[in-house]
This record gives sequence, C-alpha cells and structure tokens, in this order.
Amino acid sequence: ELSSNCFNYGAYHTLEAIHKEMDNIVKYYPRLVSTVTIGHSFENRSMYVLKFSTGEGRQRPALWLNAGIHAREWVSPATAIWTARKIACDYGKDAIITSTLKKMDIFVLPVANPDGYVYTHTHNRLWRKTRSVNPGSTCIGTDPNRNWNSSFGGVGSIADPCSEVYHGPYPHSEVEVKSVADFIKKHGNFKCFIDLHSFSQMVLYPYGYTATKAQDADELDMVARNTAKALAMLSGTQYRVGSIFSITYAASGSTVDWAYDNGIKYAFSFELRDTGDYGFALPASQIIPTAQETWLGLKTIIEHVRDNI
Ligand code: PAY
Ligand code: ZN
Repeated sequence: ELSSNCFNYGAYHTLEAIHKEMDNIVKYYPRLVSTVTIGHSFENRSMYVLKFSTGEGRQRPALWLNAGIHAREWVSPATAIWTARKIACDYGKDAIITSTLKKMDIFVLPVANPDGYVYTHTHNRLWRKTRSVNPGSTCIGTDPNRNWNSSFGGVGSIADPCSEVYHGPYPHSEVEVKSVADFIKKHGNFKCFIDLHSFSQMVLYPYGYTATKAQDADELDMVARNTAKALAMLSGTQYRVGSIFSITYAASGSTVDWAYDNGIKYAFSFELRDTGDYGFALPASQIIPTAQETWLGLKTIIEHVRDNI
C-alpha cells in the first residue's frame, strides 16, 4: 500500500507533486490504474487524469470525478488525490468499490485548472479563473465554471473579462474546459459527473442556470440527501442540499449543467469544507478529515449509479 511513498496526503502540494503522486499510484496499482493526458492547458501544462479500470472493452460506463476547476479551492485537488488513492487501495477490499469497478470505469482529474493552480502557489493564493489572455483587456482569465456550453452567457455569468465570473468569449473557449468536454463526448458513455469545489458544505445538482426543476430533480435530490447523510456520519459535518440555482445563486455555463444537459444524469457538485471560517484557506489539518467524510458521500453516489445504470 504505497509503502515507499513519501507523499503526505495531509498537506497541500504543488501541481508537480500531485502529478508525480498520480504516477506513483499507477506504479503501485498498474493492473487497475493508468494515466491519460486528455489535453494541455493554456500555458501548456498537462490535463492529467487517472483512469481506474478492471474490464475489457473501450467504452464501459464511466464516472468522472473533477477537481480543482477553481484554482484557489485547494481542498478540492487534495481530496481528489486522496480519493484516487483510496479507490486504488479499496479495490478488492471494499464491496461497493469492487463491484462498481467490475461494471464501470472511474476517471479522476485532480487539477482541472492547472495554470490557475500554479498561479495560486506562485502569485496570488486567491486566484479563481484560468490564466488565458483576453484580447483587448489587461484582465486575465475566464471562469471555467461559466465557460461550458450550457446556457452560455446567461444569468449568473458576466461578459466583462475583469469579472471573477467572466464566461469567456465563447463556449469552451478555455482549452481546459474543451479538453474535458471533448474527452467526455468522444467517450460517449459517462453516467456520472462529480465536480469538487470549496467552500460552503453543500451537495448540489442541476440546474444552475434556471430555477426550473431538472427532469430528474427528485431522484437527484434523494441521492444528494443520502449523500449528505452519509457524509455527516463520520464527524457530524452538516451539508445543505439542493439545486445550484436554489441554494447558491444563478450560474450559467456551469460544469454539472453541461454534463446533465449532455445526457449524464448523475451530475453533482460538492462544495467542500468549511462554511467560511477559513474559506479557501482551509488548514491542511482538515484535508484528511474532509476527504474521509467526502468519501462516504461519494460512495453513496457511486453505489446509486452502479445500481441504476
Ligand atoms: O458548485 O458549481 C457549483 C456552484 C457554483 C460555484 C461557482 O460560483 O462557480 C460556487 C462557488 C465556487 O465553488 O466557485 C462558491 C465559492 C465559495 C465562491 O467562490 O463563491
Ligand atoms: Zn468553485
């Protein structure tokens, strides 16, 4: 179990260290895990994905775990890499994970906005967006969670490149978003998409762009409630549940709305710890407790997906 490994899961890491740890996981679990480079960022960093697969065939039903789309939400990549290791360790031991991987593949993208993530280490801890250049503006970056082709440019996104919720010049203008979207469309058999953000402690489902209920809202709400319940079992952490629009605010062009409107019924977004005491600067001492409780929630979703596809 990664015995000769010196990666500390209870600390925040650079992009380089996270990518190295992904290679390390593959080294220890080569029959289960492999890496896939699905593209490159604006500044040419790898969009580096872990693929968990036990089965034959190329387009098995699949689940996508997305993290770090917003650069400053550091507990998201930290939780994703912890989760990746957990999946690898638990395969063959945990009944839910083992049976799920018999039937489905799992893809984990721990840092979906690598340029932004690096920038939060080198220049500005609170950077949110990508680092793409906006012609005609001195302001940098697009909000990748407003850049998807789902009600692009609608309510809760802003046309000003200087805004934190700038939607970008056109849908999937951000190569980081396009890489994920293209991979998922080409694959064609994703059943579940989970996007990890922080902070606020919420399990969210579509829509963000409208108050209108999603067709599957009742089922998604039930799953999200069970997810929050399971998550709270570990240490009582309370999560709120609802659609993005109803319990946060309007957000057009968001990741999970795109997933949902492209046929991925089980689309959820987590807002991880905390509720604002530390906010984005969640102390590293809370990484493992966050990842552990989140895992109970994720397993609730995974089990439901396994049984309903
Ligand atoms: O998770 O997709 C979601 C909801 C919308 C998020 C967004 O604005 O993109 C909510 C915020 C986020 O995680 O980016 C919440 C945080 C605290 C923020 O920056 O306002
Ligand atoms: Zn976010």
